[in-house]
Amino acid sequence: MPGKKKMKMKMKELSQHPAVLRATDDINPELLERRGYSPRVCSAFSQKYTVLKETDEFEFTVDKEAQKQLPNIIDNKVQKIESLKTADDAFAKAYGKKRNIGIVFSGGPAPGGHNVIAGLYDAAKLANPKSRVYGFLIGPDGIVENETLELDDDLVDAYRNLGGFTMIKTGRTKIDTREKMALSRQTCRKLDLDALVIVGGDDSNTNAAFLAQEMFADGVQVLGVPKTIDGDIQVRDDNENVLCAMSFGFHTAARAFANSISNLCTDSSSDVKYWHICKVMGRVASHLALETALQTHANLTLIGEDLADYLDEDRLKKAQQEGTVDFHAYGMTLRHLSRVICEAILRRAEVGKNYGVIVIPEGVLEFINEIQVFIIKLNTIIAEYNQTHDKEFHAAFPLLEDKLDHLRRLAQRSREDASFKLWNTRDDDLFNDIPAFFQEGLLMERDSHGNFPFSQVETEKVLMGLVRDYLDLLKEEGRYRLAVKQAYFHKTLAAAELDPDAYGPVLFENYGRAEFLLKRPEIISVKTLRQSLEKAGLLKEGNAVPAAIEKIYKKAVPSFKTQIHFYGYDGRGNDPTRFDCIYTYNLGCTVFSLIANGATGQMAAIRNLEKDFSKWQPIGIPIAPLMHLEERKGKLALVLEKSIVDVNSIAFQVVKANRDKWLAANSEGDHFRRPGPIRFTGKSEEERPITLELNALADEGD
Ligand code: FBP
Repeated sequence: MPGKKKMKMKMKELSQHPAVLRATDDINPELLERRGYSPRVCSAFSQKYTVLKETDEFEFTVDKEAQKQLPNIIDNKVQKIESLKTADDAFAKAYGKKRNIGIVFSGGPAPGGHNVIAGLYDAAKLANPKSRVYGFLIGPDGIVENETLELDDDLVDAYRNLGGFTMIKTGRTKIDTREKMALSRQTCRKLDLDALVIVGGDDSNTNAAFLAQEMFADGVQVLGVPKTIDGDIQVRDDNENVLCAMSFGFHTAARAFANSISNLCTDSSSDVKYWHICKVMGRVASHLALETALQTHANLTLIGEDLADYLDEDRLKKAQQEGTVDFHAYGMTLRHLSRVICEAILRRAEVGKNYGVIVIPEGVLEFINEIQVFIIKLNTIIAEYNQTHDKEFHAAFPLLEDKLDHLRRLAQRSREDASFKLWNTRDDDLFNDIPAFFQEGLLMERDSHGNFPFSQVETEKVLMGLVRDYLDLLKEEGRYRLAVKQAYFHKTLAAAELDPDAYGPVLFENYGRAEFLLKRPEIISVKTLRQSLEKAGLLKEGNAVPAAIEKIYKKAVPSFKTQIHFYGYDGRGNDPTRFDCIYTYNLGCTVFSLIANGATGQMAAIRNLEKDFSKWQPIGIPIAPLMHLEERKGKLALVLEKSIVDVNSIAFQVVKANRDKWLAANSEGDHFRRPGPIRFTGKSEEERPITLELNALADEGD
């Protein structure tokens, strides 16, 4: 064996060997290829200058509160960016003036962030090499505390086309107090900033709008760049015109999840013994799960928005007949959802498939009414406690027992004070019925934006616990059965010199009528098997059940084995797909163009992402008119609306139409699709998300 050979070289000599140097170097060919790649730029950036063309083509219903709180930017319009070859002196001077620009990442990492920086940096330096670009470190805290890093060529070049937000890091702090706002203004003044760019999700772009308002008088432009792997920043106007079809990072994360899940499809259909339960990120919306379904054709993919849309027709009919309203008929309960999963497992078992892959969106509980009610009530309880006490809720009640005691006291209060309705005895009883780990999950600390930390709740454990309980019950009732192929039954009995036509009807309810034989429900143990055989005169009392028959019986009783996976942080840290590389570099160029043309309170975006690159149109979207009031930390706050999956969209309808096919509860093979790994070069599937391509078909025939 080569490994057993004695080493002839000394360690010092070995460590200088080219093969060892290559193996221990941090730089590999893939990295060099990525760093050296220059993303194409939109035709709007093909000339020396760009100009903004304001348009009234798009309409927005403006919230009164937004009008009141954001007067300086509420009248902003959509701006189209166009190229300009030559400009008069005044324009050229203003465009190319020396600028100081700050950029910050906010929220979870999303592949492509470094290219936003690269696009902005390149455009800024091209317009004026003396301009300076500062990165604020570790998220918005960097602005509040004036922690910066001035970017230079070497630093930017080192991160081109690479994933993560490693260069300047990120954080989830919200600049939401007068003090933090004042400190941020101070930082901008100290750095003599002309513009501040906030790369973030819905909450961070909300923050960008407030900062734009706050710094308007100081002349500091504040621009947002929509990012989040969750894909829930999609902007449409009142007439459903799409302005931003998808935030950056979504494609890469979905492709990364899809590649891993597709590998599980391959593994599970090879050793045919596991159900793989894959939770995929997406705090609220199920966009990532939907794209994963399209990429992999996993056997069952839950889409939260679809579950919320569910109507229990039987309950509705009954209530109608009784002239009452049954609120439980709208949306799905956790128990009902577990039944949906069980049905899929059962249907596959009945054709001999005791394996498969299930995709569960991280935010699925958000769409289960009973859980959502708990989340909202607990959000309010935590927020109200924190408002009146110096100590934070979680510091005051460190243990689950302490928190439950607090809830018990609130329930007691509701009994003594009829006006207190936040937490009553019924809430308390229901809450005490759920497993402790889930109670703990629901009581977990919210982030600075008041978001519920879905990624830390073991949703899949809660659901699969219910599934397992129900499958056990069905097994007891003899209704969870694994089909045995007729040919296999015949072969096994023939080998044991037993007559299949004698035993078949006793063992199976559909013997002679189907290819997949289903055990009779009353046979649920070797004991009941023996009784059935004795009753049919095939076994004398006291004799052992023939080994071949026992073997067949055991084959017909499925054991439910699961493997649980969570896909989130891995996809978030993936190096970007070509789509995300190009998209984000152009977003960087877009944001510079907005800055150079004096915009503020706008969000950089690219229209027509779903179309051919030649049709991509860089634009500025006004943030303030997109804002509306929403419950946050138990209070109404002005925020940017999250886009959830539209159950009428083509992408969802295609998934729905293929559900049965992908479940493959029939004698055919599975229909798994192999998207393959993310490849930076070569011919691969990196053009754009499938969701976008499908949804774009809605415009066909217009
Ligand atoms: P952003 O909305 O900030 O982009 O983050 C999205 C996300 O990746 C969610 O999918 C996930 O629920 C959450 O971040 C996890 O947050 P954390 O980084 O705090 O664990």
